Amino acid sequence: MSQVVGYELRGNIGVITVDNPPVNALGKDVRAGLVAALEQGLADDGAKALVLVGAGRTFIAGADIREFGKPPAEPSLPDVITRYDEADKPVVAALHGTALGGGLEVALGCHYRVAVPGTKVGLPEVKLGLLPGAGGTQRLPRLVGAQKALELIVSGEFVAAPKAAELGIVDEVIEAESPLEAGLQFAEKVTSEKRPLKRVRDQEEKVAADRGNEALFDEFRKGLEKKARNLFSPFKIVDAVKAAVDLPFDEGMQRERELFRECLESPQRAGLVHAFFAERQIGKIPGLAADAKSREIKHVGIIGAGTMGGGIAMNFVNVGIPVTLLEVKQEALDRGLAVIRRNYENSAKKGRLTQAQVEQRMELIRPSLDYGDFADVDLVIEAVFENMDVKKQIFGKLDEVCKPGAVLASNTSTLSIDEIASATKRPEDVVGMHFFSPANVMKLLENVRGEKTSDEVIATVMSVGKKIKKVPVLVGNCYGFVGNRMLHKRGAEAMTLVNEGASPAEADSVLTGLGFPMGQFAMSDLAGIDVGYLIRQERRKAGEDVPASWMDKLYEAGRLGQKTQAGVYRYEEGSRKPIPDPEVDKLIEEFRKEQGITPREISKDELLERQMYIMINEGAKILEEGIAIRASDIDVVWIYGYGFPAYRGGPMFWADQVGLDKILDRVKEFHARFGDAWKPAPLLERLVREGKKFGDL
Ligand code: 3H9
Repeated sequence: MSQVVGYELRGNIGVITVDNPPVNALGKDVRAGLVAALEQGLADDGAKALVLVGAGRTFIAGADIREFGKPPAEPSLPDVITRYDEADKPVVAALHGTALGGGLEVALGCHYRVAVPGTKVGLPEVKLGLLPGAGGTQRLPRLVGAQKALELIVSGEFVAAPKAAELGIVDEVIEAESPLEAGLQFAEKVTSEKRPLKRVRDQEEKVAADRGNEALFDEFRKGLEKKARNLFSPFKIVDAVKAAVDLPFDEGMQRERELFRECLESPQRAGLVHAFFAERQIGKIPGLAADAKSREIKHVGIIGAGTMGGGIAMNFVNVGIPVTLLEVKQEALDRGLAVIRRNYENSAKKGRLTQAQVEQRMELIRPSLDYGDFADVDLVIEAVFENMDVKKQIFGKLDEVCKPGAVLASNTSTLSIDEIASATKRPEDVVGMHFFSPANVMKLLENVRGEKTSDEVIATVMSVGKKIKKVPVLVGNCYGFVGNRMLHKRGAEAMTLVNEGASPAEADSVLTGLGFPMGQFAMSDLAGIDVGYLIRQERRKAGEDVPASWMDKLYEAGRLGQKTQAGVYRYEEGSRKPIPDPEVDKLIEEFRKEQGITPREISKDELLERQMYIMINEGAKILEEGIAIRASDIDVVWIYGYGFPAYRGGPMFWADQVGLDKILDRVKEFHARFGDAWKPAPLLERLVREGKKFGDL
């Protein structure tokens, strides 16, 4: 008997149990076990009906994602499901936890589906660059119609049990002690009432109603052109659902299979599967003491009610954790609170919150002008402007007022956590929590480990990050940490490319071509031209060799970016669309003349290589210095913090696909041409020498 799928008789019902922790994924042993257990149940004269159930925390979360890209192993999932579909005894799938992807497809191949409250179902294959390849695109439209099926499969949305029952995806939601109990109850009913076998494949009514409705599919495709232009699988999903409507079931299944294979072989599938596992790696921190327990965070203090502090506060109150928000002046506090309220009111207008919820959240924010109010907070996050002296003063104060064991965090994006910690007598409690703007929206959280930060504090900020629904990545302490350190390299290179002859729009277009939502210069306009200018000025003051730049002239001309409707680009009233501006071309030309630069044409390849490879080279240095734990952590930082297209897997995964040898050759060439900024990372050289990739580390 299979280790992962069991069979037993309960009264007159045969029970098939999938037991493959953690999520009962449908690996080859489970698939074989499902067939064997079904055969046993069908041959068992004592069993009048069969119940299929998952052991542990969930029904079945889908195909085993680790098998994609490997040679297929028999039996295939569609074949397994056909066996269930064709069974001559009623089979009831009893769902709990999640029934996702192949898991829901198995359930759709059973004759009945029941769920306990709290269950979620969905076909999230699209998030992995796939489409449901075991009948999901053929059976779901037969239950919910083509339009709803398209919406659900293209979004990959999870549907809660009551809604699933309303849509007809499950037959009944049953309040029972366990999913098994729910399944047994329903199976008893089916047998005692002698209900006929109800096969989804035979339910023609909904698809017949959509037959010939070309407009439905054309409209849906048009919507995708806007929302998912660069993606491969959403368009294939439309083809597959259309096949469900146009073709007899078996031919539709055939078509789904072909389309599934196309997706399986696409580079986007490889990138998205990498991103899926990369995200699940971030919580694994080598060397962290096994007994490092996360401290309980029941009350948070935040210093600074500006854009950043306010956004950070919202994350906590959104999950019900009260925040004391501290400012130095009443006006600043009032302004900050008004912005938070406006954000919530906007969500209410869009129907995402009720007015009562807005009030509840506002009540969780306690405004304060007095550090004394931090006496019993469990975590403080300082979010004031980037000035070391100010931050040190604040941390000195926190050291005096906060209770022992409080976690003291700074939201600095560039400054040294160790130096900040030195202002306290408890550096082991000091850590960085670097949020990305807008902090209530962006998912990335770089948690910065100082030299003395304790394991317990690290465990705490990683777990609290998850609790507030961020993607927390642990990074080491250095200028700019992981994300901004790489970004600044790219920014400087982009500026140089324009010095040499490219237009800002040309430099940006290669990045949007790669799938970034915006290029370097559109991003500078969003962040504010003053931000980069002030950083360059600070570095000049500190004696660093930061060459003059045409971007300094933008600042001097008062072109501060989107906020003044003019920066590198110009912006029309109320629009965020960057429009190239001849004024800026003139300013760049002047700058080149002043510097004695004769502009040259720069190829698209060079524009892309210089902006991307400089980041990859820096990423390699970051890895070698241990600032990032693993290459895939850098990928997660870029996907969630800077909009790197997840379907390319992140910059380091992308580099592996391009070929590290090719990248190193160019890095060396640029080093010879442009000097030290391009010094090859020793790790990159070593990997090429050893014929390895970042993914092999
Ligand atoms: C599919 O079904 C294709 C078919 O249509 C056609 C086939 C022909 N496989 O996320 P968590 C692991 S495509 C293997 O931290 P949570 C995960 O790596 C699939 N492993 O927990 C982690 O391992 P570790 C369609 C999987 O509670 C552990 O389980 N299905 C799979 O936050 C816990 O995961 C999906 O896309 C898997 N399918 O969330 C569902 N799923 O501990 C993908 C999880 O070693 N999964 N693992 O790091 C999810 O969305 C979430 O994992 C889930 C649980 C909601 C289930």
